[in-house]
Amino acid sequence: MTNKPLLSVFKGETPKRTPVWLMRQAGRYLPEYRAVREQAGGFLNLCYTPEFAVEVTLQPIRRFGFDAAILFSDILVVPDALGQQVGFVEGEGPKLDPLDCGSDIAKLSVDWLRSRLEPVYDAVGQIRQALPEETTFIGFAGAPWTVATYMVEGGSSRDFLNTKAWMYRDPDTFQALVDIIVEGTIEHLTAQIEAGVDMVQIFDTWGGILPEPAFARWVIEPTAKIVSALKQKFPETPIVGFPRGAGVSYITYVQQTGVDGVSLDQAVPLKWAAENLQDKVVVQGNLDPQRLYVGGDGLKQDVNRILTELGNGPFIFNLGHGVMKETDPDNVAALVRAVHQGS
Ligand code: 1CP
Repeated sequence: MTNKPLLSVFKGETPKRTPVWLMRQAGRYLPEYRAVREQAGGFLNLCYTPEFAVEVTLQPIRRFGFDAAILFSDILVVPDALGQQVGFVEGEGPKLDPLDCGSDIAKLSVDWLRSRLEPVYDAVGQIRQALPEETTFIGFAGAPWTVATYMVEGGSSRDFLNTKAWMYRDPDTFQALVDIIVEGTIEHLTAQIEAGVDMVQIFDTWGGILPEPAFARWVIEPTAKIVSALKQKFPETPIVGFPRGAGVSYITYVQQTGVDGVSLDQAVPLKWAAENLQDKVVVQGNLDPQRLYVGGDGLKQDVNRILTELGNGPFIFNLGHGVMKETDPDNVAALVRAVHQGS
Protein backbone atom coordinates (compact mmCIF):
# COMPACT_ATOMS: atom_id res chain seq x y z
CA MET A 1 0.00 0.00 0.00
CA THR A 2 1.13 3.55 -0.68
CA ASN A 3 -0.46 6.86 0.18
CA LYS A 4 1.12 8.44 -2.88
CA PRO A 5 -1.60 8.65 -5.57
CA LEU A 6 0.85 8.79 -8.48
CA LEU A 7 2.82 5.77 -7.31
CA SER A 8 -0.39 3.81 -6.69
CA VAL A 9 -1.16 3.91 -10.43
CA PHE A 10 1.75 1.47 -10.94
CA LYS A 11 0.13 -0.92 -8.47
CA GLY A 12 -3.01 -1.07 -10.56
CA GLU A 13 -4.96 1.28 -8.33
CA THR A 14 -7.16 4.14 -9.56
CA PRO A 15 -6.65 7.25 -7.42
CA LYS A 16 -9.63 9.59 -6.86
CA ARG A 17 -8.04 12.31 -8.99
CA THR A 18 -5.74 11.82 -11.96
CA PRO A 19 -2.15 12.46 -10.79
CA VAL A 20 -0.28 15.23 -12.60
CA TRP A 21 3.29 16.47 -12.89
CA LEU A 22 5.06 18.24 -15.77
CA MET A 23 8.39 17.72 -17.45
CA ARG A 24 10.53 20.81 -16.70
CA GLN A 25 8.09 21.86 -13.98
CA ALA A 26 11.07 23.57 -12.33
CA GLY A 27 12.77 26.11 -14.53
CA ARG A 28 12.95 29.49 -16.11
CA TYR A 29 9.18 30.15 -16.41
CA LEU A 30 9.18 30.53 -12.59
CA PRO A 31 10.47 33.86 -11.18
CA GLU A 32 11.57 32.09 -7.98
CA TYR A 33 13.72 29.73 -10.11
CA ARG A 34 15.33 32.64 -11.95
CA ALA A 35 16.21 34.23 -8.62
CA VAL A 36 18.01 31.11 -7.36
CA ARG A 37 19.64 30.56 -10.77
CA GLU A 38 21.13 34.06 -10.55
CA GLN A 39 22.43 33.43 -7.05
CA ALA A 40 23.97 30.10 -8.12
CA GLY A 41 25.86 31.57 -11.06
CA GLY A 42 26.42 28.68 -13.48
CA PHE A 43 23.77 26.08 -14.26
CA LEU A 44 25.98 23.18 -13.12
CA ASN A 45 26.58 24.97 -9.84
CA LEU A 46 22.82 24.92 -9.37
CA CYS A 47 22.80 21.16 -9.98
CA TYR A 48 25.83 20.45 -7.76
CA THR A 49 24.90 22.60 -4.74
CA PRO A 50 22.36 20.62 -2.69
CA GLU A 51 20.91 23.73 -1.06
CA PHE A 52 20.01 25.18 -4.49
CA ALA A 53 18.92 21.91 -6.10
CA VAL A 54 16.62 21.14 -3.15
CA GLU A 55 15.07 24.59 -3.28
CA VAL A 56 14.30 24.63 -7.03
CA THR A 57 12.94 21.06 -6.90
CA LEU A 58 10.47 22.08 -4.19
CA GLN A 59 9.39 25.40 -5.74
CA PRO A 60 6.79 23.98 -8.16
CA ILE A 61 5.46 21.62 -5.45
CA ARG A 62 4.80 24.54 -3.11
CA ARG A 63 3.29 26.71 -5.81
CA PHE A 64 1.10 24.19 -7.65
CA GLY A 65 0.76 21.07 -5.46
CA PHE A 66 1.86 18.64 -8.18
CA ASP A 67 1.51 14.94 -7.37
CA ALA A 68 5.21 14.39 -8.07
CA ALA A 69 8.48 16.27 -7.68
CA ILE A 70 11.25 15.59 -10.19
CA LEU A 71 14.81 15.99 -8.97
CA PHE A 72 16.30 19.19 -10.32
CA SER A 73 19.35 18.13 -12.29
CA ASP A 74 20.21 17.46 -15.94
CA ILE A 75 20.84 14.49 -18.20
CA LEU A 76 24.32 15.91 -18.93
CA VAL A 77 25.63 15.36 -15.40
CA VAL A 78 26.39 11.80 -16.54
CA PRO A 79 28.88 12.76 -19.28
CA ASP A 80 30.31 15.32 -16.85
CA ALA A 81 30.82 12.59 -14.24
CA LEU A 82 32.25 10.19 -16.84
CA GLY A 83 35.00 12.71 -17.44
CA GLN A 84 33.85 14.80 -20.42
CA GLN A 85 33.88 18.53 -19.71
CA VAL A 86 30.33 19.94 -19.72
CA GLY A 87 29.39 23.61 -19.60
CA PHE A 88 26.17 25.56 -20.05
CA VAL A 89 26.35 28.85 -21.90
CA GLU A 90 23.65 31.38 -20.99
CA GLY A 91 21.12 31.64 -23.81
CA GLU A 92 22.86 28.94 -25.89
CA GLY A 93 22.54 25.71 -23.96
CA PRO A 94 24.97 22.89 -23.24
CA LYS A 95 28.55 22.90 -24.55
CA LEU A 96 30.75 19.81 -24.41
CA ASP A 97 34.15 19.09 -25.83
CA PRO A 98 32.93 16.82 -28.69
CA LEU A 99 34.05 13.17 -28.74
CA ASP A 100 35.06 11.79 -32.10
CA CYS A 101 37.02 8.60 -31.82
CA GLY A 102 37.71 5.49 -29.82
CA SER A 103 40.64 7.05 -27.99
CA ASP A 104 38.34 9.78 -26.63
CA ILE A 105 36.18 7.04 -25.18
CA ALA A 106 39.16 5.52 -23.40
CA LYS A 107 39.35 8.69 -21.29
CA LEU A 108 35.86 8.13 -19.89
CA SER A 109 35.26 6.06 -16.77
CA VAL A 110 32.47 5.26 -14.35
CA ASP A 111 35.01 4.94 -11.54
CA TRP A 112 34.58 8.48 -10.25
CA LEU A 113 30.89 8.92 -11.14
CA ARG A 114 29.50 8.39 -7.64
CA SER A 115 31.95 10.73 -5.96
CA ARG A 116 31.50 13.45 -8.59
CA LEU A 117 27.70 13.19 -8.24
CA GLU A 118 27.66 12.92 -4.44
CA PRO A 119 26.05 16.40 -4.09
CA VAL A 120 23.19 15.22 -6.32
CA TYR A 121 22.52 12.23 -4.07
CA ASP A 122 22.79 14.50 -1.04
CA ALA A 123 20.08 16.68 -2.57
CA VAL A 124 17.92 13.58 -3.17
CA GLY A 125 18.11 12.68 0.54
CA GLN A 126 17.15 16.20 1.60
CA ILE A 127 14.28 16.45 -0.88
CA ARG A 128 12.96 13.08 0.31
CA GLN A 129 12.80 14.50 3.86
CA ALA A 130 11.15 17.76 2.81
CA LEU A 131 8.42 16.47 0.50
CA PRO A 132 4.82 16.08 1.61
CA GLU A 133 3.98 12.43 2.28
CA GLU A 134 1.60 12.17 -0.67
CA THR A 135 4.11 13.51 -3.21
CA THR A 136 5.93 10.96 -5.37
CA PHE A 137 9.63 11.68 -5.91
CA ILE A 138 11.00 11.08 -9.41
CA GLY A 139 14.66 10.56 -10.30
CA PHE A 140 15.86 10.53 -13.89
CA ALA A 141 18.60 10.10 -16.44
CA GLY A 142 18.96 10.58 -20.17
CA ALA A 143 18.82 7.45 -22.31
CA PRO A 144 22.20 6.43 -23.77
CA TRP A 145 21.28 7.37 -27.36
CA THR A 146 20.17 10.90 -26.43
CA VAL A 147 23.14 11.45 -24.11
CA ALA A 148 25.49 10.18 -26.84
CA THR A 149 24.16 12.82 -29.28
CA TYR A 150 25.22 15.60 -26.89
CA MET A 151 28.58 13.95 -26.26
CA VAL A 152 29.37 13.59 -29.97
CA GLU A 153 27.84 16.84 -31.28
CA GLY A 154 29.20 18.86 -28.35
CA GLY A 155 25.74 20.30 -27.66
CA SER A 156 22.28 20.56 -29.21
CA SER A 157 21.95 19.69 -32.86
CA ARG A 158 19.51 19.88 -35.78
CA ASP A 159 20.59 16.93 -37.89
CA PHE A 160 22.86 14.88 -35.59
CA LEU A 161 25.24 14.46 -38.51
CA ASN A 162 28.34 13.53 -36.52
CA THR A 163 26.54 11.10 -34.26
CA LYS A 164 24.75 9.33 -37.08
CA ALA A 165 27.87 9.27 -39.27
CA TRP A 166 29.83 7.62 -36.44
CA MET A 167 27.00 5.18 -35.73
CA TYR A 168 26.77 4.10 -39.41
CA ARG A 169 30.51 4.11 -40.18
CA ASP A 170 31.84 2.47 -37.07
CA PRO A 171 29.11 0.80 -35.03
CA ASP A 172 31.67 -1.10 -32.92
CA THR A 173 33.30 1.98 -31.39
CA PHE A 174 29.89 3.65 -31.16
CA GLN A 175 28.76 0.58 -29.22
CA ALA A 176 31.68 1.11 -26.84
CA LEU A 177 30.49 4.66 -26.21
CA VAL A 178 26.89 3.57 -25.65
CA ASP A 179 28.06 0.77 -23.34
CA ILE A 180 29.90 3.14 -21.07
CA ILE A 181 26.87 5.46 -20.93
CA VAL A 182 24.69 2.43 -20.07
CA GLU A 183 27.05 1.58 -17.24
CA GLY A 184 27.13 5.17 -15.95
CA THR A 185 23.34 5.46 -16.19
CA ILE A 186 22.75 2.26 -14.20
CA GLU A 187 25.13 3.57 -11.54
CA HIS A 188 23.48 7.01 -11.48
CA LEU A 189 19.91 5.70 -11.26
CA THR A 190 20.93 3.12 -8.64
CA ALA A 191 22.41 5.86 -6.47
CA GLN A 192 19.27 8.01 -6.85
CA ILE A 193 17.02 5.11 -5.82
CA GLU A 194 19.27 4.29 -2.87
CA ALA A 195 19.14 7.95 -1.81
CA GLY A 196 15.33 8.00 -1.86
CA VAL A 197 13.53 8.53 -5.19
CA ASP A 198 10.30 6.50 -5.65
CA MET A 199 10.37 6.15 -9.43
CA VAL A 200 12.71 6.93 -12.32
CA GLN A 201 12.23 8.29 -15.82
CA ILE A 202 14.57 7.68 -18.75
CA PHE A 203 14.46 10.58 -21.23
CA ASP A 204 15.13 9.61 -24.86
CA THR A 205 14.38 13.01 -26.32
CA TRP A 206 15.98 12.19 -29.70
CA GLY A 207 14.88 8.54 -29.90
CA GLY A 208 12.42 9.34 -32.69
CA ILE A 209 15.00 10.25 -35.35
CA LEU A 210 16.29 6.71 -35.97
CA PRO A 211 15.25 4.15 -38.62
CA GLU A 212 13.92 0.84 -37.28
CA PRO A 213 17.14 -1.22 -37.01
CA ALA A 214 19.01 1.67 -35.41
CA PHE A 215 16.08 2.30 -33.05
CA ALA A 216 16.28 -1.36 -32.00
CA ARG A 217 20.03 -1.27 -31.40
CA TRP A 218 20.57 2.22 -29.95
CA VAL A 219 17.27 2.97 -28.22
CA ILE A 220 15.64 -0.32 -27.24
CA GLU A 221 18.72 -2.44 -26.44
CA PRO A 222 20.53 -0.02 -24.11
CA THR A 223 17.27 0.92 -22.38
CA ALA A 224 16.42 -2.77 -21.87
CA LYS A 225 19.85 -3.29 -20.27
CA ILE A 226 19.29 -0.42 -17.85
CA VAL A 227 15.77 -1.60 -16.99
CA SER A 228 16.91 -5.16 -16.40
CA ALA A 229 19.82 -4.11 -14.14
CA LEU A 230 17.55 -1.85 -12.07
CA LYS A 231 14.77 -4.44 -11.84
CA GLN A 232 17.24 -6.96 -10.37
CA LYS A 233 18.12 -4.57 -7.59
CA PHE A 234 14.85 -2.68 -7.15
CA PRO A 235 11.93 -4.74 -8.45
CA GLU A 236 9.39 -2.39 -6.80
CA THR A 237 10.66 0.89 -8.31
CA PRO A 238 8.62 1.91 -11.38
CA ILE A 239 10.58 2.88 -14.49
CA VAL A 240 9.04 5.18 -17.11
CA GLY A 241 10.57 5.58 -20.57
CA PHE A 242 10.16 8.56 -22.90
CA PRO A 243 11.15 7.63 -26.46
CA ARG A 244 10.01 10.97 -27.81
CA GLY A 245 8.81 10.91 -31.42
CA ALA A 246 8.94 7.10 -31.71
CA GLY A 247 5.50 6.87 -33.36
CA VAL A 248 4.32 3.28 -33.88
CA SER A 249 7.64 2.08 -32.46
CA TYR A 250 6.29 3.02 -29.03
CA ILE A 251 4.75 -0.49 -29.14
CA THR A 252 8.04 -2.38 -29.64
CA TYR A 253 9.70 -0.05 -27.14
CA VAL A 254 7.15 -1.02 -24.51
CA GLN A 255 7.27 -4.72 -25.37
CA GLN A 256 11.04 -5.01 -25.48
CA THR A 257 12.47 -2.64 -22.85
CA GLY A 258 10.48 -3.84 -19.83
CA VAL A 259 9.47 -0.33 -18.70
CA ASP A 260 6.48 0.02 -16.37
CA GLY A 261 5.25 3.20 -18.03
CA VAL A 262 5.73 5.36 -21.11
CA SER A 263 5.56 9.10 -21.53
CA LEU A 264 3.81 10.10 -24.78
CA ASP A 265 4.79 13.08 -26.91
CA GLN A 266 1.93 15.26 -28.14
CA ALA A 267 1.83 13.67 -31.61
CA VAL A 268 0.73 10.26 -30.29
CA PRO A 269 -3.00 9.77 -31.04
CA LEU A 270 -4.91 9.07 -27.83
CA LYS A 271 -7.21 6.30 -29.06
CA TRP A 272 -4.22 4.49 -30.54
CA ALA A 273 -2.33 4.83 -27.25
CA ALA A 274 -5.32 3.54 -25.27
CA GLU A 275 -5.61 0.49 -27.53
CA ASN A 276 -1.96 -0.33 -28.12
CA LEU A 277 -0.04 0.82 -25.06
CA GLN A 278 -2.35 1.31 -22.11
CA ASP A 279 -3.23 -2.41 -22.01
CA LYS A 280 0.46 -3.10 -21.33
CA VAL A 281 1.84 -0.22 -19.23
CA VAL A 282 0.97 3.03 -17.48
CA VAL A 283 0.79 5.91 -19.94
CA GLN A 284 1.75 9.48 -19.20
CA GLY A 285 1.16 12.60 -21.28
CA ASN A 286 0.61 14.33 -23.59
CA LEU A 287 -0.66 17.92 -23.67
CA ASP A 288 1.10 20.10 -26.20
CA PRO A 289 3.42 22.51 -24.29
CA GLN A 290 2.38 25.29 -26.67
CA ARG A 291 -1.24 24.70 -25.67
CA LEU A 292 -0.17 25.34 -22.07
CA TYR A 293 1.66 28.48 -23.19
CA VAL A 294 -1.53 29.81 -24.87
CA GLY A 295 -3.87 28.84 -21.99
CA GLY A 296 -7.57 29.78 -21.84
CA ASP A 297 -10.57 27.66 -22.83
CA GLY A 298 -8.61 25.71 -25.42
CA LEU A 299 -6.32 24.46 -22.66
CA LYS A 300 -9.29 23.20 -20.63
CA GLN A 301 -10.83 21.54 -23.68
CA ASP A 302 -7.59 19.74 -24.46
CA VAL A 303 -7.17 18.63 -20.84
CA ASN A 304 -10.68 17.18 -20.92
CA ARG A 305 -10.09 15.47 -24.27
CA ILE A 306 -7.00 13.76 -22.87
CA LEU A 307 -8.74 12.79 -19.60
CA THR A 308 -11.68 11.34 -21.55
CA GLU A 309 -9.53 9.27 -23.90
CA LEU A 310 -6.92 8.02 -21.42
CA GLY A 311 -8.74 8.29 -18.08
CA ASN A 312 -10.16 4.77 -18.27
CA GLY A 313 -6.80 3.03 -17.92
CA PRO A 314 -3.63 3.53 -15.87
CA PHE A 315 -2.79 7.18 -16.51
CA ILE A 316 -0.66 10.08 -15.28
CA PHE A 317 -1.25 13.54 -16.74
CA ASN A 318 1.80 15.33 -18.19
CA LEU A 319 2.88 17.36 -21.19
CA GLY A 320 4.17 15.91 -24.46
CA HIS A 321 7.53 17.62 -23.75
CA GLY A 322 8.90 20.17 -21.25
CA VAL A 323 7.25 23.41 -20.07
CA MET A 324 8.39 26.30 -22.29
CA LYS A 325 10.26 29.08 -20.51
CA GLU A 326 7.79 31.66 -21.90
CA THR A 327 4.84 30.00 -20.10
CA ASP A 328 2.75 32.06 -17.67
CA PRO A 329 2.77 30.28 -14.26
CA ASP A 330 -0.96 31.10 -13.93
CA ASN A 331 -1.62 28.78 -16.89
CA VAL A 332 0.18 25.99 -15.05
CA ALA A 333 -2.02 26.58 -11.99
CA ALA A 334 -5.09 26.46 -14.27
CA LEU A 335 -3.86 23.20 -15.79
CA VAL A 336 -3.44 21.50 -12.40
CA ARG A 337 -6.94 22.67 -11.39
CA ALA A 338 -8.44 21.42 -14.66
CA VAL A 339 -6.83 17.98 -14.29
CA HIS A 340 -7.87 17.58 -10.67
CA GLN A 341 -11.42 18.84 -11.27
CA GLY A 342 -11.95 16.99 -14.51
CA SER A 343 -10.96 13.57 -13.21
O1 1CP B 1 19.63 28.16 -17.80
C1 1CP B 1 18.82 27.34 -17.36
O2 1CP B 1 18.20 27.57 -16.32
C2 1CP B 1 18.82 26.08 -18.13
C3 1CP B 1 17.58 25.43 -18.57
C4 1CP B 1 17.64 23.97 -18.11
C5 1CP B 1 16.85 23.39 -17.11
C6 1CP B 1 15.75 24.05 -16.32
C7 1CP B 1 18.55 22.97 -18.56
C8 1CP B 1 19.63 23.11 -19.55
N1 1CP B 1 18.29 21.80 -17.85
C9 1CP B 1 17.27 22.01 -16.97
C10 1CP B 1 16.75 21.04 -15.99
C11 1CP B 1 16.33 19.72 -16.47
N2 1CP B 1 16.77 19.09 -17.61
C12 1CP B 1 15.46 18.84 -15.80
C13 1CP B 1 14.97 19.19 -14.41
C14 1CP B 1 13.80 18.82 -13.80
C15 1CP B 1 12.48 19.30 -14.32
O3 1CP B 1 11.97 18.69 -15.29
O4 1CP B 1 11.88 20.19 -13.69
C16 1CP B 1 15.32 17.70 -16.60
C17 1CP B 1 14.45 16.48 -16.35
C18 1CP B 1 16.16 17.87 -17.73
C19 1CP B 1 16.36 16.86 -18.77
C20 1CP B 1 17.04 17.22 -20.04
N3 1CP B 1 18.13 18.03 -20.22
C21 1CP B 1 16.70 16.65 -21.29
C22 1CP B 1 15.64 15.59 -21.49
C23 1CP B 1 14.26 16.12 -21.46
C24 1CP B 1 13.91 17.17 -22.51
O5 1CP B 1 13.57 18.27 -22.10
O6 1CP B 1 13.95 16.83 -23.70
C25 1CP B 1 17.58 17.19 -22.24
C26 1CP B 1 17.59 16.90 -23.72
C27 1CP B 1 18.48 18.07 -21.56
C28 1CP B 1 19.64 18.80 -22.16
C29 1CP B 1 19.58 20.25 -21.90
N4 1CP B 1 19.70 20.81 -20.65
C30 1CP B 1 19.55 22.17 -20.72
C31 1CP B 1 19.34 22.50 -22.08
C32 1CP B 1 19.13 23.90 -22.60
C33 1CP B 1 19.38 21.30 -22.81
C34 1CP B 1 19.33 21.16 -24.31
C35 1CP B 1 17.98 20.93 -24.88
C36 1CP B 1 18.05 20.80 -26.40
O7 1CP B 1 19.02 20.30 -26.97
O8 1CP B 1 17.06 21.22 -27.02
